[in-house]
Amino acid sequence: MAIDWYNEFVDLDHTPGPDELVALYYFEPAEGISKDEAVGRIASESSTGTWTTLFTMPPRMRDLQAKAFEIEGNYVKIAYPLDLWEEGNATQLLSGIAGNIFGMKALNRLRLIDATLPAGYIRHFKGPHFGIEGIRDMMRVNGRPLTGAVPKPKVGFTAKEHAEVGYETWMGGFDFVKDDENLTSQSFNRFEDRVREMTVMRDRAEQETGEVKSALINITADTETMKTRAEMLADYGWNYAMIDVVVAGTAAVTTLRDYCSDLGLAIHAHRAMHAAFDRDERHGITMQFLAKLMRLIGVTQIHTGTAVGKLVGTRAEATLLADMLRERHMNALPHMALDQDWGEIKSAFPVSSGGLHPGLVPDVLDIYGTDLVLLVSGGIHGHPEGTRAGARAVMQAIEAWQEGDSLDDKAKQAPELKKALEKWGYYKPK
Ligand code: RUB
Ligand code: CA
Repeated sequence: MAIDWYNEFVDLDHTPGPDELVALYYFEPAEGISKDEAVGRIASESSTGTWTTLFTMPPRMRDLQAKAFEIEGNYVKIAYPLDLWEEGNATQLLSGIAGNIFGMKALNRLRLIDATLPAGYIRHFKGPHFGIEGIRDMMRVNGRPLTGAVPKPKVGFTAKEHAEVGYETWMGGFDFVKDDENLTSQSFNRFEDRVREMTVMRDRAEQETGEVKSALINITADTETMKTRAEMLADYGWNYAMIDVVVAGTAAVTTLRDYCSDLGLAIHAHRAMHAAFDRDERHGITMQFLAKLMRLIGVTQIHTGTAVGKLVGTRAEATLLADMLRERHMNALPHMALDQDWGEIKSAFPVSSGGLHPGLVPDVLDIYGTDLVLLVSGGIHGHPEGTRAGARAVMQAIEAWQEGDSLDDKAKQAPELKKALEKWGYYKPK
């Protein structure tokens, strides 16, 4: 008598229909497990199966079984009937395609690379409230990347000091002042105090420059507290809220997406902790799948790396992430990405950040182009003449790139850029 029925979850003749959700995995079977057995287990555990044959199995339930339908080396594609997935519940999708399967003894390694979300799934999600165009209108910035900086050191400033650094950042030409991922509402810098102080300084900077100035203020906490904080931001005339989306989780982000949208707030998504599951190339979940989920749920922008800065991430990954967030249609790349049609879902901005300074700006813009949020923090506050000059140097580096000029040439009539290049040159931090 057969003990298990994993083989029923493998069908190499299956061609997925337009209503099936297809996931792409990289897998390494444990010793003694064949590839067919391994992929059958992935399809089974992520859909309807269990480890043993059952006494009761109504025939209609076969229609809910996932099917591993294509094995290429260590890559497998699995098709899931749409009825497996609750409408509008991205959290539940993760419990299936990124759930128990990561802990199966039959696999040494498993990586969820991507999933094609069919139109019938996507239509239950709202996506970003604003989209790239909407943000550009709101910020009145066209033809160049949006720019921002985190006051550094990243935590420790009082609310007033923080806002003063913010003012210098705005006056140097930047659009955003950003909180860092671990600044929320500590004793030395309470959220409410920071919002009040920042509002005063924003109003001053807007008056003095005639430009729109904004901030990505971190509301991360339990969901109810996030709602209260989002309300305060809206009351003080802010147009963004920032959330550490990985630590907060998809459920909280989904709740806040609607809440912020009603308040007219865009969501800036910091991705702190992503590397816990995306860094090992043979295990975990890719950053691009996280980015895809976040666009689906409806963040306006999410960190996607620099390729040249202080944190992990390659140029190829940054390009893929940018396409994933900005394009209406994504074409499959073998073993890296699946087709995706976004339908009515709006675009989102990639955010490049981490170890940047003026000398690296052209490299980043070569990768991303102008539809980007560019965050340079240490690389402005460490400028020999201070934050304002540092921000100017970054804006000059952007201008140089747009004009097709080298930074060295531009520096001849851009003193702040000249000083920045004297300090950092084209240094790539480790
Ligand atoms: C940036 C910084 C951010 C990183 C996170 O500071 O610390 O938290 O953007 O990384 P600095 P990522 O500009 O001084 O390095 O954007 O890759 O998620
Ligand atoms: Ca940081």
